[in-house]
Amino acid sequence: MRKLDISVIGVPLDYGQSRRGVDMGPSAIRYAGAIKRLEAIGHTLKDEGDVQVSAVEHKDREATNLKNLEEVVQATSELANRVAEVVEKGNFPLVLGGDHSIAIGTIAGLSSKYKNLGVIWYDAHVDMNTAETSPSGNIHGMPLAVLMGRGHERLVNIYKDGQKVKPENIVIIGARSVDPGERILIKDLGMKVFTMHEIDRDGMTSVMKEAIAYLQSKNVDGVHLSLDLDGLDPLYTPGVGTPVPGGISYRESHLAMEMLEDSGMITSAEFVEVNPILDEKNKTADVAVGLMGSLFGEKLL
Ligand code: NNH
Ligand code: MN
Ligand code: MN
Ligand code: MN
Repeated sequence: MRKLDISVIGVPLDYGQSRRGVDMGPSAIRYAGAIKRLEAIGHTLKDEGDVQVSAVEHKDREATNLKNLEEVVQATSELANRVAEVVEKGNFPLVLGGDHSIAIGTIAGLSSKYKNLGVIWYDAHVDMNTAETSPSGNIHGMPLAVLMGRGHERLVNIYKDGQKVKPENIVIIGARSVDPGERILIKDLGMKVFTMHEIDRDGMTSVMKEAIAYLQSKNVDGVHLSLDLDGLDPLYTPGVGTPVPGGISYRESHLAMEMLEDSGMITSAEFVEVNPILDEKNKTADVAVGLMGSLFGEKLL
């Protein structure tokens, strides 16, 4: 098993969506014991603290159909710099959300080191809207489009100009809620998506084997895991802003993390959308920390 120097960065951002409380996600995940859990496996942990998020909402937003654009740009820009520093010193970035718009900053920062990054997007949604296609105006529904170079220029040009990930280097797992504009983009770009249909039909073992082999075939120089807790069924992770029934199970998710650990390919990760206000006794943060255990090599025997 790899022994890693893991740098934890919290991003208490809830401006990428419309339900308050997901800004408390990093606290909830730390409270659920993330640091100690990963240290017990044998890794070295450094808690880098939280990225500064504006406490004041600007009022100039509705016209663009991008809610709180200013606040999201500010927080993700700072996050990108922090992630770039972490990878430049050779550490493994573990980012705690916050809503999923933070992926714009995480992956922008990773682009300082990885020139052919692979991304696993574990989510009920595909997060490929633009201001033009978004039904909500929530930026957390847009990060994957932004990272492929599509969307508002202020988001697309965070950290450095333009595309940060190639569409063919992305694998989406767990999708079961796709908006019309997203469906068109997926087809146009020929993206690799394992929906719940494929997981039900072929099983998680086969899906993960295929996902791992697919990314290896792209000769990626690193793989980022972006895990939205709403990818799991809300039975297991009720503390999320946009739960969608019929999701990935607890066991399937642990298996997926264990297979990623066995592959040795993951070079950074983020766990997002934990909302303690909507949760039941910190259940969702507990699940997140358990999944981290599996991802980072916790073994029963
Ligand atoms: N697709 C919807 C939107 O763009 C919902 C996105 N919600 C998420 N994404 N939680 O992961 O508003
Ligand atoms: Mn808030
Ligand atoms: Mn998401
Ligand atoms: Mn989601």
